[in-house]
Amino acid sequence: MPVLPLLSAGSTPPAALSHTRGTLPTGIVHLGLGNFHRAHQAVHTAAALAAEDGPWGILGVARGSTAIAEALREQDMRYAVVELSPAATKVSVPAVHTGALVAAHQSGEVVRALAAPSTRIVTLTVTEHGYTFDPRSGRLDLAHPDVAADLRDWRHRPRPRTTLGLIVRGLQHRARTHGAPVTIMSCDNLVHNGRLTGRLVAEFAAGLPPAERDELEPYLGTVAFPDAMVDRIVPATTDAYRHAVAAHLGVRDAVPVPAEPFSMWVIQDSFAAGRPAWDRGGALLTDDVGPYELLKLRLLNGTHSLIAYLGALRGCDTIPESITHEEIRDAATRVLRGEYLPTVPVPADVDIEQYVAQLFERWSNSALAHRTRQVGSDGSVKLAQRVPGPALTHLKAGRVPHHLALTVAAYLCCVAPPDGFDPGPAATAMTDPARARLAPFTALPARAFVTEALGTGLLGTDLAACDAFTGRVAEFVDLLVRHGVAAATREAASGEPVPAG
Ligand code: CS2
Repeated sequence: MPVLPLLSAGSTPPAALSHTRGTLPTGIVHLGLGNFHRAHQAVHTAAALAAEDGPWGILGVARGSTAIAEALREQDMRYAVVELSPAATKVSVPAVHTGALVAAHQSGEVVRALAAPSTRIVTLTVTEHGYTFDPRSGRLDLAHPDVAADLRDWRHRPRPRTTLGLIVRGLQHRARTHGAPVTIMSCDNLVHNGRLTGRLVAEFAAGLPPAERDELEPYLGTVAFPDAMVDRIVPATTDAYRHAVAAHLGVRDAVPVPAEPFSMWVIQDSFAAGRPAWDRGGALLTDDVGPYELLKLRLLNGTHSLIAYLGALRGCDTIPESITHEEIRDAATRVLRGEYLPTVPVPADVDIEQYVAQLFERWSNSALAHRTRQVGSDGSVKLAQRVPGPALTHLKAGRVPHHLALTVAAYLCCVAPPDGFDPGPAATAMTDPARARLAPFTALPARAFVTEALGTGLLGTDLAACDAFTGRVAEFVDLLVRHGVAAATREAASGEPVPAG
């Protein structure tokens, strides 16, 4: 077989290019050069540029890994998005990145880019725990070693380790030099992600030496932090996707990104220094992102977590495989319709029946190997965004949300398996910063185990204090360990509503 040319500016088949604008000036600095950003924001930005030209090239910043940045540089910043469904495969090249940096090794350059007057928007996909906040309190985690180190050495070490530190350094330079306005937009799955980011930046800035804090404060007031709801299922890259690029485009791409056909982006239209025509690139620009965000975080992400943990415990490697099991599909339907949906104000333009049907179709996309270990990882930060709000709504109304309790139980069985219980390879492969914190409790009987685990503040203090909920979680832990997924889901489905009292 002939060796295929490497994907580059010269070898990209013109028909695969998402836009035909010439060299783009950099107007956006993006922190978090992972797959999600490259299959979501980059694709919408390319579509926006196809509709309307503008200075909106993206400088991508990876946190620590050099692999993607190096591969992209070798490929003239090009990569392919492989859109997969059982019906079709579509391969396109967004071509919106103008450069790639690695924050861990090039933080000085990152700060310079954040400070450049030509940078008008800074976007973030740094995952839930990249915000270094304490999910229990929602506040900046001053005890986080990197936050503490950044603030302690602020004057002497100009190279921050945290995302917030980098941003604040960049803003400080802007304030001191030109004062040009800028927007910082979170694209992570966090409730009110813009508002949260703005508050965390302010809390970080409040920890600076007083003179620097006072100098920065007025500028900080001019920075926009819009909320944004992002939605696209994007698995990790494997060789299967590299082969798909070779087959479709006749080039070698070391870093293609797989994605489902569906993509949704709802953005609060509040920008300090302009934006790409994202409204012409498939995004919805609105005043109030809140209802879309809750709909997505609860119906999609919340249900996704339950599917991932039950699937992993049942030995499934992928989400589409998990959802083929009747009891998992049934539990997903019940948590979604019975426990998440009643807590969500459905936006007027969303046809909820169609939205729900589409969710099941998306989870069933067998052309996409979205792994249970990927969705199940970092559950301690993810579940805090998904479960406590709706669970407390039900408990306050006197109902025990059995399937939310089952979600928490299945999570605990995966990442803090009770002694002697083997949760299987997918669960064992899940990464989570809370693993070490939960490990000391795994020898306890179910009830004490759950009390101690939730007592760490994992899902906030209100839920931990609710015996009706923690008791139900303990019953499900016991059932999952002794009798397996089918027995636990049967119990959740038939569970007499337990008075929350
Ligand atoms: C998933 C999300 O990993 C997870 O927790 O629920 O990554 C999900 O695939 C995306 O939010 C879809 O937009």
